[in-house]
Amino acid sequence: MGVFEIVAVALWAMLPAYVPNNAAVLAGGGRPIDGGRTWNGRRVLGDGKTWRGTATGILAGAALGLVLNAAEPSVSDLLGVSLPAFPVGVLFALPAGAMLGDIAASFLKRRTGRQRGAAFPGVDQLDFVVFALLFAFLAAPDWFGDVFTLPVVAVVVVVTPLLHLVTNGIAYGLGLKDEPY
Ligand code: CTP
Ligand code: K
Ligand code: MG
Repeated sequence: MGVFEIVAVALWAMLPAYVPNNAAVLAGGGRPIDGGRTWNGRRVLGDGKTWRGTATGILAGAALGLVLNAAEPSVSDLLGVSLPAFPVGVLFALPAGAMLGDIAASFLKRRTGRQRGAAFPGVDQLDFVVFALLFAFLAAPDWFGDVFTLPVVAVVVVVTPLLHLVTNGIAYGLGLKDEPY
């Protein structure tokens, strides 16, 4: 694989894991997952992790995966690379992993005394990547070696934090998000 193909595959394969966080921002609100419960005097997760945001995020990621599957032959043709189609398991594993990673990060933030919305550099940018990759691995081990090769995973780990900062900066600029991270 050439560099262009590695980057194209990395971004394409991670798209169903990228949208859930943004969809959750748009859909958020309603009942928090932790139901307001605390642990050692601090919220378990906080008001920023809701059922509606989580469900919408997962569905948005899976729906995007379906659209990408339909578009795959044309986009592969257009770019002159061989992009993967998403098996059903991966279609759900990527967004579910992304949402769970974000939830796990909030759990960690609360345990370390960080209020809702506080920054946790590094964790904020990579939590969802790590869990999305882990879930994808559990759903389809074959994908590692076929799609998520070492160079592709390396590109994902380097490029995702940059993308995350840019998209969240835009969402903040548009007034959709309270903080630019
Ligand atoms: N959101 C949600 N459910 C999720 C994730 C996000 O409803 N599982 C919505 C919430 O409205 C949240 C917003 O998206 O406030 C932004 O998400 P995020 O930055 O992850 O949450 P924070 O409010 O910053 O809270 P935390 O400090 O726990 O990350
Ligand atoms: K977050
Ligand atoms: Mg936040």
